Amino acid sequence: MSDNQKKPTVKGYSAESITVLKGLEAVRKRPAMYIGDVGKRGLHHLVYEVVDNSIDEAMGGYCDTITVTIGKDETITVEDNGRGIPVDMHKEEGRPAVEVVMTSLHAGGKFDKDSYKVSGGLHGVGVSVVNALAEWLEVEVYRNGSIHVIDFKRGLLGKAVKITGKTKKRGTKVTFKADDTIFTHNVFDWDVLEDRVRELAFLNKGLSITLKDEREGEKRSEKYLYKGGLKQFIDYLNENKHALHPQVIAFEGEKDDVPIDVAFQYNDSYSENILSYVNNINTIEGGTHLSGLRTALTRTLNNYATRNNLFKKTNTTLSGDDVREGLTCVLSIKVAEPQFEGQTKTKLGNGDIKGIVDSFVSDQLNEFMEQHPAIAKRVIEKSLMAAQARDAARKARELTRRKSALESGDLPGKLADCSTKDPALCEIYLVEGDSAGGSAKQGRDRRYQAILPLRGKIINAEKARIDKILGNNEIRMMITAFGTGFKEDFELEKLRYHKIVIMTDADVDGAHIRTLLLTFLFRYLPELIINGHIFIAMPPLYRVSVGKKEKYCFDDDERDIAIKKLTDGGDPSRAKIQRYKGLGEMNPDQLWNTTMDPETRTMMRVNLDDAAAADRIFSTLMGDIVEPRREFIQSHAKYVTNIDA
Ligand code: 0RA
Repeated sequence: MSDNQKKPTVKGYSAESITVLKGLEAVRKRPAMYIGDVGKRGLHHLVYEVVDNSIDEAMGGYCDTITVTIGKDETITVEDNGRGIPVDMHKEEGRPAVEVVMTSLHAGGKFDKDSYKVSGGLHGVGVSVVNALAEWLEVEVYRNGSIHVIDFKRGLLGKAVKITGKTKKRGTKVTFKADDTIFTHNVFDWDVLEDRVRELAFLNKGLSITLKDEREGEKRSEKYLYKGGLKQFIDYLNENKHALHPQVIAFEGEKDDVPIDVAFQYNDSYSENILSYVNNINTIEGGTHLSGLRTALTRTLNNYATRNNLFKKTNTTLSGDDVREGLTCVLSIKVAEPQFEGQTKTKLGNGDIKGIVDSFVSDQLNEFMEQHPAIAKRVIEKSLMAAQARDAARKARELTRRKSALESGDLPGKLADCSTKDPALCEIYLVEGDSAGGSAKQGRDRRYQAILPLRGKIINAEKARIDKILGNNEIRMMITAFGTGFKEDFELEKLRYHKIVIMTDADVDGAHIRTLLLTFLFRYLPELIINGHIFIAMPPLYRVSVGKKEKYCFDDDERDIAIKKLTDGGDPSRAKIQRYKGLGEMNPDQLWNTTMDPETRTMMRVNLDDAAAADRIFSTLMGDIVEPRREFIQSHAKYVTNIDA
């Protein structure tokens, strides 16, 4: 970030516009407060923010087509066929409404009180934030037969709104270029935008969203339009799974003025995949709507099974985990004034919603089961099997507790713990293999870095039930070391290390172990990911040295640049190149310098930005249908080179 752009002068502005300037200046000063960060994530957030405005227009029923274009030179254009942002004079502000909308923080809501405003997480900060963070931004409004154009530079008015021609179109087109002096990453990623666009198209049935890329060598155009809405979303999520019943079950309606849309289907896997949305925002931390859905599901299935004598033993009850095993479900509701809470502001807090969703889903599900007894029976049978496994798991868990209590001070024997006890300062490295574990133990700063070497095979959490998973030694060690417990016993406050770092070799086996670890964490301890506690260490692939000068490099490009630099463009053969096949090849000092020293290391934080994509990736990579896995690996070949499928 830099401050080298000209600061606006206050002279000559009205009182209102001074507050506006102050507002947008605040955004430029602390962009991360408004969009999370100024890297890749924040950059893409700008696009979501603009698209959200068009989606609002679509949710109001005024627009059915949106086009998002990545232009040459990394510009973004979002066009919709809605009513068009009003261009007439804004009474209180004495400026055209479109200008007010683009320059006032949170101006959107002033106009349309009835629509479901997005305001969760980073959403809903307003299009003016995009304007403030754009090198330039231009709006074209098609309204009343005319084309109205206005533009801005870094949030400040450029050319005032004027009519430039006639049109039969209706709608709004916003084009902007993100400010290079603010963003550290300025290249848009088709796949990232595609995931969000596809998700929005599933959530808003019948809405057509086209994503276009006009960059040189990247030209393509894809239209997302799902007449089946959430039903098609479930088909998509379950594509690589074996469904237990062919048809997706879906209910859509309104209860106490809350529009509710839910669809689900069981598959023969052991994992639960429920995605919940409020006003099109993925509520990854859940909330009252999700609680209502879960309560309804558990109670309705238990009542049905009891009523129809499907329990062999009279005192059987199915737990929530039992009825959700193998469930893929999407819940999408609209709330007029959502309260978002939690670490990432993606947890719905409105108390009344729980009962509303519970009652709606109970009624609909009851009716469905009465009409489809064969499907109901299969689901109950699947849940009963899960209940049996849960019994076995409880025994395994009790065993874990007793066993760890016997060992020295609760902790696994192989753990080399750190001396500091404040979890906020502590890190634990999960290290593959004993030799790397040995180097890490010697190289670490033992005050706050703990090492847990993992040797045995880590079980594939995608293919095993909880009882098997808990029987796995490496997994038990991790859970004990983390201190949080898991599932219903999970307590984030008990986490013993705020950074959990996965450190594996930069080869095929390392990638495999990393995926196994992430699969386990994603399925059984997602809270650790959501709260930002999971990291991936980035050990270098090469050490390039000439005499005493050395440089560690993370890929081939970096290596080639380093060779040129260190040899001053002279004879490249003077450079000594060491390729690290495994962490174990590095001595403890090297491992510390390159990978573990907080001052110099590079680490990636794992996030759950896109839960739908994550679920598909894990079930594709780790599930048991082979063909999609091969396709996935081929289509993502540039990210997973050398993986032998
Ligand atoms: C306020 C009022 C009206 C439309 C909009 C905002 C609007 C904003 C955006 C942003 C992107 N696309 C948009 N489309 C519409 C409606 C005013 C009226 O005609 O009654």
